[in-house]
Amino acid sequence: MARPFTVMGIVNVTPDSFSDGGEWFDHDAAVRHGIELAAAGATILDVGGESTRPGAAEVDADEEARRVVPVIRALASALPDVTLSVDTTKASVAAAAIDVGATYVNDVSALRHDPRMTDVVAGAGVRCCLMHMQGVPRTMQRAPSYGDVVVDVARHLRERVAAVVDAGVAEDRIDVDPGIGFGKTVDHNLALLRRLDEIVGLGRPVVVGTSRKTFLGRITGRDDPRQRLAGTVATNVLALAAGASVFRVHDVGAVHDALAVAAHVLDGPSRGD
Ligand code: PMM
Repeated sequence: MARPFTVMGIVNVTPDSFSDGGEWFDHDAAVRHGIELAAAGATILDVGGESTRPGAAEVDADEEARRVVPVIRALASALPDVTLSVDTTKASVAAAAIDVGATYVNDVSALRHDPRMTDVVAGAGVRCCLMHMQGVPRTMQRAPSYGDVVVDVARHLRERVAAVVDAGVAEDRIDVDPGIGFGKTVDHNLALLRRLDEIVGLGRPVVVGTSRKTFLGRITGRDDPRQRLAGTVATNVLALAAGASVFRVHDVGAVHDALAVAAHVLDGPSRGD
């Protein structure tokens, strides 16, 4: 049987995200986009109201909630079978999103940014993603530095899982993410993808987010993020082979189909019978 995988479609309700900023800022457009991504194969939709691109400024919690809550409410009613995720580091935004149907909290700070976030996740019993990030988005790309990036990221994620479990979140509701592009050079990102099995070895489902990111542009010479689909597909297929299970992408249809074919090749009978 082909290995299972989950495509998480990105619905950014922001005026300034690095690759699709402004495109879906209008609520109705964001909801329509989410419905299209679900039709293309996404079974999680990740709705974000604050850009985390390098250099981005923080958004006020009320403004962030105003952006994401109506979109999540509308998607929950239109797509009852789809898991709705809120991409936020703020407890009040997560709580408001959960109130209208979100059942997944994707926190790029691994629940460290807001001291109340763990209580919100534990109290609601929702699933969460703990992502590794060195520094904060405004300054994280200035001088990323590690001993061994893969060892350091794995250690951080292991510690965060333990801390979040201690604070009352069920371990089987926790996913982990190496945080491609978050306080990392091109070589750091490549090492994490090359040795992703060490992150998979933590024993929690691994989320990867390479979609349209800058390191793909550096390698291919594609400055326009929309031209980075082939690089996105390559990295997601390799991550599937290494054992990752959730793939956070903009181009859902293409990545879904690439993963479906790769999953059949990876897990079919060796002799074809
Ligand atoms: N990347 C971005 C935002 N949120 N969440 C997780 N779990 N993993 C990621 O790699 C990740 C994320 C930045 O990309 P965007 O601006 O296109 O949303």
